[in-house]
Amino acid sequence: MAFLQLSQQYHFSKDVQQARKFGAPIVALESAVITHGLPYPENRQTALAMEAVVRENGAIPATIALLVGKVHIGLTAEEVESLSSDQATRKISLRDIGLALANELSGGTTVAATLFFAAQAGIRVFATGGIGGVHRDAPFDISADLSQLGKSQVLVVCAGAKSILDLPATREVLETQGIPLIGYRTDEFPAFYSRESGLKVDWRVDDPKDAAKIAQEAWSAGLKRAVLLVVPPPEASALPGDRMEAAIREALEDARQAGIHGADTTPFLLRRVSELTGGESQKANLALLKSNALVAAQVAAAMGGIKKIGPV
Ligand code: PSU
Ligand code: MN
Repeated sequence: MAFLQLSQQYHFSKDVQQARKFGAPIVALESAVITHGLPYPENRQTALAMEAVVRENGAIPATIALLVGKVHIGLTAEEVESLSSDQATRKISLRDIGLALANELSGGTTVAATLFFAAQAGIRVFATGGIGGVHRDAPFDISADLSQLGKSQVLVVCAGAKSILDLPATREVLETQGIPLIGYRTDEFPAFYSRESGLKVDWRVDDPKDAAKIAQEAWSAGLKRAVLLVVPPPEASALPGDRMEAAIREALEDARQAGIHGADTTPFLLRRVSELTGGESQKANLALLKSNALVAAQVAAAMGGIKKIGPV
């Protein structure tokens, strides 16, 4: 690991340490979806299933989280279990990193915080469900995910963003941040539960190698930004957009009445939408997380290891 000096605050799992040493492909996975995105025990099962899919497709999973004031890059099954079942964990976005480390807190890292840590560790591919974005009823509430995408040399595989957000506005902010939207076997920006949103992507690829090439060309030209590879949710469990819309409107009204603000907004809406749509939305959620992990592993394999690139 001579190529990269990270502080003592970082702790690598054995697998990730080995993969870094030998330049094997690594896929970063976030953990706010474990602590604040899904209920127990589905959160634990999903986190482990995503790791398994990454391994089956030739890469090493690095689930990133804060555990008692240390940045963990790669978790053991026991650590996944404790993060999944502990109700007291914090949602860690960028602004929370310093205070969580100083106070030895544990927490699930959002896309923004995971992107930051992945880039520090030289990990170039990251799979998640959906990114945060511009909120519908509060256009000034813009997830730190979007600005951090504008600062991290990481290819992020996701199913777009949930339509609890203002998707056209989210797409505009991504453009401002210089993030290309690449559709994986689709021409449309997916809306997480639904395969369509009415919004176009900037480019389409049908092969993971072509996605890897776009990112590598951008980075070797000197761009220090993310590339977003959007994968539609698997057909078998995807839900029609109009069915989701009714639940989303109700959830937004409930959030307004309950006076939910700031970092609590996204977890509140996710939980409410999932309650209002029953098991079906959850099924779609689990399926797309695994499918994104698979595509990410293929892209990471196509990109090769982390040998040549250090922290941003
Ligand atoms: N969108 C989802 N599921 C999630 C999240 C977003 O469909 O679990 C989580 C991610 O961790 C994302 C975070 O980074 O919520 C965004 O929170 P905020 O809007 O407070 O930035
Ligand atoms: Mn917010």
